[in-house]
Amino acid sequence: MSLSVGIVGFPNVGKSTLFETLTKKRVDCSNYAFCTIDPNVGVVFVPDFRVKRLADIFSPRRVVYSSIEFTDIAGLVEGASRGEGLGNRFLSHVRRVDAIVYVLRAFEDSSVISTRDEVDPLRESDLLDTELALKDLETVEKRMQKARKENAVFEKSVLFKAYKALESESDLFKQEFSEEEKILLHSYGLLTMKPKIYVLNGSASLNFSKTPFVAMDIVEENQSAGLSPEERVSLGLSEEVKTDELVKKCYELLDLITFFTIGEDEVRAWKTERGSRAPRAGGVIHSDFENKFIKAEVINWSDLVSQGGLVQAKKKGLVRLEGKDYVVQDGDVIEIKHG
Ligand SMILES: Nc1nc2c(ncn2[C@@H]2O[C@H](COP(=O)(O)OP(=O)(O)OP(=O)(O)O)[C@@H](O)[C@H]2O)c(=O)[nH]1
Ligand SMILES: [Mg+2]
Repeated sequence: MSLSVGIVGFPNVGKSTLFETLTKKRVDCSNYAFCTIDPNVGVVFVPDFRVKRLADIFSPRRVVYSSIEFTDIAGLVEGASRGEGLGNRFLSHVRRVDAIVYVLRAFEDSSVISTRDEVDPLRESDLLDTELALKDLETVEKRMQKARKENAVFEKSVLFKAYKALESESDLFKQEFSEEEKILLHSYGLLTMKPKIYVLNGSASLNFSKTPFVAMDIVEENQSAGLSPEERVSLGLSEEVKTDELVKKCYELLDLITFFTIGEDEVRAWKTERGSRAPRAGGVIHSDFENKFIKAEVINWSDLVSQGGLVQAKKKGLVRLEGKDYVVQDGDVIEIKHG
């Protein structure tokens, strides 16, 4: 299961610098608009202190963290939905991601070229919303024509609802849709259906009313990569690395939970959608574990750590046997029994 977050924003606002800081990959972050054209893709491990606590008990040969993918996308400008700038190319890249990070300029630095007249992250965010909504309107109109021809009744009614919402300049994400309607709308790859998080790039303390967001100085975070929490604090930075905070919030945004598998060979964190039942979680590990699922042995990670091992935990009766209807909880340590 690969889930990806797209980094979106105006040109030269720090998207590639953020991507570089997240993925530790080197990418071109030159000071000019449209420096990035083809998207950069990288895997980012999700920080999780529980993994280390479990690894301390099992001393495994390998420790694997859960991960999500980030895509650094070309900058967009007003009119992108009509093809301005790198318009359509940019938007087709947004179509492929599961969630969106808006990078908004919140720093004053005249040496860094800007395509906007003023520093106003809220306005920037609204303009980005408008471009995505306009593109969605176009998609919905095309789909409506097709649905009319085919006289697809359900599809027509859902599309009409989406059209009305987009016309009044509202994100589809904020609209009430049934599960069935959502599945249909997602199948069109609509941009405003995707959950969003905002990064305010800079130290300017500005009024920002949208949530969730993370405020950080991306260049500062880039330059302080690898420093210990103590070193960060001594430099006046937050104790927690800001990009770690962002990754964790993206994980929540995607509605993912973490479960663990343990052993001498490997301690590993896995992701699955919130609400997954045990066989589905098994399938994340191996497709056979889903098809041939029999039962799962489950214990909460902190119970396991406080007992100091599986044998002790079993003696205390803390390891439960769960069937195929069990809904996996964040922090579960699981062993799948399969046929
Ligand atoms: N002063 C300052 N400069 C920044 C900050 N963030 C990014 N920059 C500078 O802005 C320039 C562009 O950064 P990039 O990360 O390439 O921006 P981008 O959004 O990927 O740009 P495009 O790919 O052209 O859309 C670089 O010179 C960065 O050093 C910041 O927080 N403060
Ligand atoms: Mg770039």
